[in-house]
Amino acid sequence: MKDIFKAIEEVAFSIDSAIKNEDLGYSDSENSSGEEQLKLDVQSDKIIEDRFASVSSVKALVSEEKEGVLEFDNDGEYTLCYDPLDGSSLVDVNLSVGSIFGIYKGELKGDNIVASAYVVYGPRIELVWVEKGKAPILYRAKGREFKEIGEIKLNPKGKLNASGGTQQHWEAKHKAFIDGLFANGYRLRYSGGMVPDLHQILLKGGGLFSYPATTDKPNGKLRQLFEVIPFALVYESAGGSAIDDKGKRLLELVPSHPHDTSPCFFGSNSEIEALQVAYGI
Ligand code: AHM
Ligand code: MG
Repeated sequence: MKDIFKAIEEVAFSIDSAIKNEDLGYSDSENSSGEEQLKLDVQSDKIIEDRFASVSSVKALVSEEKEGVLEFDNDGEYTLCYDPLDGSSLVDVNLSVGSIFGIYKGELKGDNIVASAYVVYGPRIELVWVEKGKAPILYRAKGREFKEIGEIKLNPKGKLNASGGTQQHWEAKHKAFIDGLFANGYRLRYSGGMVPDLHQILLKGGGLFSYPATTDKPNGKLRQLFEVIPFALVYESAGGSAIDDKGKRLLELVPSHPHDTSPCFFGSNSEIEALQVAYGI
């Protein structure tokens, strides 16, 4: 898995450079979820594809920006599912964005994720890497290298609350639950980039990130293979919890299509328990 980690370190620097220097406009294509692609989305995707073509342990790539699976001609054991530039529409207002990677062995489902990583492109570049069964490790870029900072551990209870989706389309039980958190002193922290939003909750000791089912998006917005399952591994490995709106662990999701989405909740154990009570799950 070292070769995968090294490739992620390298693409992180290349994508950061593209964010800082390249054109912000739209490309003339759409991704498989029918969303317009920015030139930066396409470019970040290509940076990852080109680099991973020479990682022999990776036999296939599945990108949020492309339909289908790209198979390499090697005997690799892993499939890399990735979102090359999550939250890319925030680049033009100069907010933090990220890349997310899930490394799967065998069928593409939650139970088969063996490691995941994400990179935050903010005032600094940070990388979090986790292997199943171990704690997530935070790295920070210094010059052209990542230095290990330490393990990430969530507190049992936090103070931050981040919920996505348009409030107008929230279900009543979700609205009541979120109102209840604020009534109990939680602070709103939501930038619209799941990587920095989930990163903030992890590093500030805890809280809750939700992307619920809404009346306009009954299966939520966030994609299982590229976004939801990789972060579920990070949160559970940091001592927290990650479930869907039925109370099922996100690490038990079995997507029927690579671009399937799921309602998702990531947080400290206390907030996830409160959610289960409020949702009756
Ligand atoms: P993207 O993959 O097209 O960038 O969309 C994912 C982003 C997440 O980073 C973020 O949590 C969510 O979309 C925000 O959506 P909303 O504006 O509906 O809250
Ligand atoms: Mg995304």
